[in-house]
Amino acid sequence: MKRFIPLIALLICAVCVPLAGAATPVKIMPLGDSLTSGYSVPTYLSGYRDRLYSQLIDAGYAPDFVGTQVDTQNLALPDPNHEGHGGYRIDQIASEASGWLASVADPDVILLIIGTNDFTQDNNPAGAPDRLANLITQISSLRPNAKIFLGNLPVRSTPFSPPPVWPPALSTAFTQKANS
Ligand SMILES: [Ca+2]
Repeated sequence: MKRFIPLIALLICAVCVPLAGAATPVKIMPLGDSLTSGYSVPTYLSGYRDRLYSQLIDAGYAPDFVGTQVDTQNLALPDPNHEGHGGYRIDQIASEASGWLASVADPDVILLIIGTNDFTQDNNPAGAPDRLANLITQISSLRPNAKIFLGNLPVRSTPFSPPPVWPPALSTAFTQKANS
């Protein structure tokens, strides 16, 4: 789980840099699977959200997490809203993203970490980059003004762990999409 540290650092930098000096709350939708919603390990009850929230507060920002879900596992997290769905794959996020986005205030930032379950469930992992590229296109069409930040996937010690080539594979998928 050490990979959470650079991931959070990446997210906080990505969120903060374009928002430096902002005095108003920034609506952030944490979107994804259990890496976002959290799971039953005390350190990760809220996934990455509690650490990101505290780091943003410490840095002087005013994050407002948004989403249809309310965290009931970690009552210490001041802002319980999120859009994390444990066990979800890319296709499941894609099928419900429109409804979720229509149900909450427009996010300024969307943090997307999704795809782990496509690999762990062996759900056509070779097609995962294309599915993710389509999902990002879908979200950007639904909320063209939101900044979308894509997190990398943690490599797992399972037979179907996401490969370390995930980002290049996604780049290839986007390139093919752009050229089609
Ligand atoms: Ca909130």
